[in-house]
Amino acid sequence: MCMTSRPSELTAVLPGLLGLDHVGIAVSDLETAIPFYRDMLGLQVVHREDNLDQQVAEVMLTTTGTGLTGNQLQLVMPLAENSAVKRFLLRRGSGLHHVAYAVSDVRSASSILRQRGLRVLYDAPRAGTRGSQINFVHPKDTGGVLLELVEHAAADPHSFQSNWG
Ligand code: V0V
Ligand code: CO
Repeated sequence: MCMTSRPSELTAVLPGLLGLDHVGIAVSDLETAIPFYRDMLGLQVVHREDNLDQQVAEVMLTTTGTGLTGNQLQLVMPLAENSAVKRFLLRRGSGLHHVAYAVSDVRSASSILRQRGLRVLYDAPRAGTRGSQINFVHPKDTGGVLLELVEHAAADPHSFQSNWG
């Protein structure tokens, strides 16, 4: 595999791909997980939100306190017994749950990946953190890691600046 592609070449393959956005970790208890990242690494909580559509309580941490996208860890804790994250924890225990990529247009990125034969989970994007719009690609089509696409809200003060260029 060529590891030296420039961002312009990457975006030509998936137009509007801006960079890595966050890594999602499934945890059974946020109040136990947060102190680990805070006290061992010095990460700071920059955002907290309950997402009732996704049935998760979610916390974003970064190294800087600025909440710059691309430098974020997202902890997700299930809010319901029948939620996707609860199933994940029961099956696999806490650990890496998803890797999120920022895109400029989640509808377009989803439709391109669907045309390439990947199982994009939602027909239309759903509500993500801080007013973003999100969609996912099934982990069985990506080599085992659930892939999230995220389009930030235009008004988001952390609105995305490419970290690949
Ligand atoms: C399930 N599998 C995974 C996985 N979840 N593998 C890697 N990473 C994951 N996260 C494996 C599981 O171990 C089984 O493999 C197989 O997939 C089962 O597939 P399935 O029957 O479709 O499994 P379900 O019912 O557990 O559903 C999996 C999917 C579900 C991916 C469809 O988790 C889903 O809808 N996820 C999208 C929503 C989501 O995850 N939301 C939480 C983040 P074996 O054991 O059979 O080999 S919310 C978020 O990130 C937000 C709000 C944000 O960033 O703004
Ligand atoms: Co996420």
